[in-house]
Amino acid sequence: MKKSLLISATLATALLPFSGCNPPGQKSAGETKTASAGTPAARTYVAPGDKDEYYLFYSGGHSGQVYVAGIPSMRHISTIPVFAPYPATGYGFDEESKKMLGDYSWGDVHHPGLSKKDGVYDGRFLFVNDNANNRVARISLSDFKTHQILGPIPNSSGNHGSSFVTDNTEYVLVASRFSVPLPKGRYADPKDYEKEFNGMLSGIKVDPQSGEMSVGWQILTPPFDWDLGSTGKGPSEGWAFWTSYNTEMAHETLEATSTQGERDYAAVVNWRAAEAAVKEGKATMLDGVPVIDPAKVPGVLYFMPVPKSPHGIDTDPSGRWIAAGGKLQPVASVFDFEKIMAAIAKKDFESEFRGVPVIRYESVLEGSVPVGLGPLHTQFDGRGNAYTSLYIESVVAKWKLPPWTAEEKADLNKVILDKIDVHYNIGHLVLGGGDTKKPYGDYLVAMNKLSKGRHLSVGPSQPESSQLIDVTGQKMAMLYEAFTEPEPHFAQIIKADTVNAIEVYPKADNKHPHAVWEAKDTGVVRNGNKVEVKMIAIRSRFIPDRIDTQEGDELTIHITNVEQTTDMIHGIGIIEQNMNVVIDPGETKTLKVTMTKTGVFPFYCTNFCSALHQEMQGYLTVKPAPTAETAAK
Ligand code: CUK
Ligand code: CUA
Repeated sequence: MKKSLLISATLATALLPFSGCNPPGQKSAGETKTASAGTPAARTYVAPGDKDEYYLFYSGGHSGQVYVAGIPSMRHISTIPVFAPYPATGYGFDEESKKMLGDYSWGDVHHPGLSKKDGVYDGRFLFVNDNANNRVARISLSDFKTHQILGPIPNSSGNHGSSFVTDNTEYVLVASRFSVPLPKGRYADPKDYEKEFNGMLSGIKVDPQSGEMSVGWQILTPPFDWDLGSTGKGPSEGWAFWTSYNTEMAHETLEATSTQGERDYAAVVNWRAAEAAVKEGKATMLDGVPVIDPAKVPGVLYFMPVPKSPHGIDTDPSGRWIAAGGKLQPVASVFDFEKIMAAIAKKDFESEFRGVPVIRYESVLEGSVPVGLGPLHTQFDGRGNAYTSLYIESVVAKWKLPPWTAEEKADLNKVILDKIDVHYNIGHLVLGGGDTKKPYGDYLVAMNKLSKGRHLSVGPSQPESSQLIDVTGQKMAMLYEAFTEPEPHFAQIIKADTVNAIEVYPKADNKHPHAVWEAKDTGVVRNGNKVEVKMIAIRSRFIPDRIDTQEGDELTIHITNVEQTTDMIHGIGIIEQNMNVVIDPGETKTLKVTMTKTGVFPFYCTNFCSALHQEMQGYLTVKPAPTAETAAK
């Protein structure tokens, strides 16, 4: 790889918010309200009682959660807790969700990925990554709840480059952002980074029926910091792509050292070949996972040069064009998958790195589209257009995908069709179905990193802004601006009628071993110092509503909400016991508390469920443990 010290300090500085060519001061506050005033409001208006056309699932970054909004209203509808406790739904308090969270109370969600069938969303699951603690979670779109958290994934550190779902949800593909000495737990000095550290690409297998995830296989890589990826589709189905921003293999002052190369690499992965290689016994077990060494198993991994500290790499709906955003170069590099296949077939390689062939850049590059400053991510409308987020410019650029005319090829400025200002410093953007074979092609949401001054002041910690843009016309039109908690990255948009959410848990489906449905089956059973309660919650009482324990007892409550009526939710909050569980209609949850304090602890329903909700309460009593003296009496 060529190294150049000429990496412009100005470009690097320009990556800092607001130092680019479009300082926010130059955009008057009213600018986006011009053109068709009134029209955008009508287009996003969803009258009271009416419903939105699409769901927007956006990642909550280091809040660890996923937020659900409607499009076009952009109204926040619900929060799905994933990697952090969320008292509003009692998540992280009951035994089942506590077990899923394990030892962690936070995560960093960047990229939600919807499950697919034949390359389009099937409305079953939403997978999300945890960049912080190397996990992947599965949310069911039947009840909008987290059902599985897998991880920490062995041999992989910093699960950023996920969750990329293959065309028939065979896998959720995952890449390590950070390289570490392997197996995990081994010490090596970061000074020996190149020799001792490794990255990893992983295939998380998804059970076709249950959606249950397991680690399928892994591919060992040099210590490149893998960034973002996408899965192939159509002709490129069976392949996946990830960018690296540190093929320089810098381990300190990355801002300067990892940006030296004119080009970094993208990983071009044949995941079907990886799957086959593991079946053929060509992998070595490491920490319980079959790991493929690509130097020993040719055909699984290739490197493809990509200019210049790339970030996003996105495959278009046809599966032929792959667009990469080079943060430090004002172009989107477009690669032709057909040419990639031809280069691999002809062994048209420019070099190799640690036994992995490096595809000849000139043979596979279709063109460098001069989109503007700080290109990050690209989405598609299914009509041959691409939309690239420009972080430095605070702009979304619309451009035409190949095939290009000779005239366009001679001057790729001609394929830039439109630009629209966003506020400010856009990260990801999402188009409905934009990563599928069939994008919806109407709405785009720009997820901006900064909202500086565009909302009522809430002090120094400001929300992020997301802006809804209409992309049905030649020109993009700004429709609406919403604010979110820090910090959304990617999102998914799905047609509301593709999702089939249940309204209650049917009694017949409740498999909890301690569920009870009638008062006569409830009760308190003591076994030594273990007190077990089977309880029901029904408008407007708990049965039983008195639980007697003794200091040191371990109290377990299995509580069933026996309602089968939509929206009839009960909760149980126990005063000064740090316990709060919410139970949906037809659901049973288990909670455990050890009685460390003596006294009387009222408990009450936390969800306003009826006119007599306030009366829905009871008492937990805790007597002092018998001392030698009291026991003798
Ligand atoms: S990253 Cu956040 S703006 Cu984690 Cu997908 Cu590009
Ligand atoms: Cu049950 Cu309030």
